Amino acid sequence: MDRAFELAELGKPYVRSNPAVGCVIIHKDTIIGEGFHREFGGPHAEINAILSVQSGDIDKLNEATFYITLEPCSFVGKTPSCANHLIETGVKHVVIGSLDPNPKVHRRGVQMMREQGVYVEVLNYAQTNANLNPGFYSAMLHGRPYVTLKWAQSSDGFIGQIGQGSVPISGQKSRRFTHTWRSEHHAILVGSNTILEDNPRLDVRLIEGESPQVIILDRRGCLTGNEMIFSLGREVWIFSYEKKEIKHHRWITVDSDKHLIISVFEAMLTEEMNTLFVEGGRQTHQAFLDGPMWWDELRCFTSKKSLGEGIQAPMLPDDSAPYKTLDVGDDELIILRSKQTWQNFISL
Ligand code: AOF
Ligand code: ZN
Repeated sequence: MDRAFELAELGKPYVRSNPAVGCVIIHKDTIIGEGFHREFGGPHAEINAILSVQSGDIDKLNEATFYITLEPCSFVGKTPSCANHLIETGVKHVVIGSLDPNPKVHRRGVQMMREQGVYVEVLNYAQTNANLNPGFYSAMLHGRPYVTLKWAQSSDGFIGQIGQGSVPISGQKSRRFTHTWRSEHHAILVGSNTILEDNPRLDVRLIEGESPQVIILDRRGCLTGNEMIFSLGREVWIFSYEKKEIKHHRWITVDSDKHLIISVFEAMLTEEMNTLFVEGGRQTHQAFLDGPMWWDELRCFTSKKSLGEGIQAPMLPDDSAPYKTLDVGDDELIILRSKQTWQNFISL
């Protein structure tokens, strides 16, 4: 199963809203096939694994054991049902990492195979699967993207100085971390104050990787289109209560009775995006923290520098539990996770 998860990882950057899934086929202690879900809309892990089996080994498939990181799908989506395909191939023994949180599949994949006499074992890899596919779990179980808030604070708890735009708080190593995280998310979101004060690029440049979709919350329509973010050749989405247009960018005017964040969630899921990285500023972070379960993870750098005064970092919510702590050069990185979110993810 560890090998199957290693394979799943390889597909991670390309599967968009689908889960990354891996599959290993073993016959008498020998691996005869391996595969993973390589791209959104493409064949699933099990199918790729079967395709990798050499012609001389095909007749061994009905005596082989399939190790699959996630429950095989039970419905015809963009691709045919894997559970069906395994049954038709004559597979007799399947070991799966954990059940699929997709309500269309959950337990049905297992049931379909058991009804046809396949011996199915379900292991306890829900945590591993959720760590690998937080966006997929969040979309399936909470109906919204997985939301990670990130900020850097001084040793005395300030994230910036009032009216001074961007002040460097965290060190170079922390910035590289941030760029890696940006590349691992489908979208990055900031408030319009951050655009007006810091004039950021919000791209990935310190490491190799793809830049996420930029989303800006601009309640009152303060952006002009002359800010740097609009000149980088990437389409920006702006969510506002005001009507406006910025050429070559997507201006989304939201009804006054709807929260901008809800509209962001809806637009992202429609575009098959399910991971959102929120880089601030203060009001924007607070809006997510104040919402009804609108955040899942906090990543907070604390530097050794003190600022003495300024804009205070958000209070850590009661629901947060420490997940990881790391020394990153001169800064300390603390990652916290919402207890509620992760309880929901792993108690399937
Ligand atoms: C599997 N193996 O490798 C993956 C699965 O639209 P489709 O046909 O690509 O189906 C997507 C759904 O299939 C997705 O929501 C999830 O429930 C499951 N993903 N299942 O058997 C795979 N990636
Ligand atoms: Zn499938």
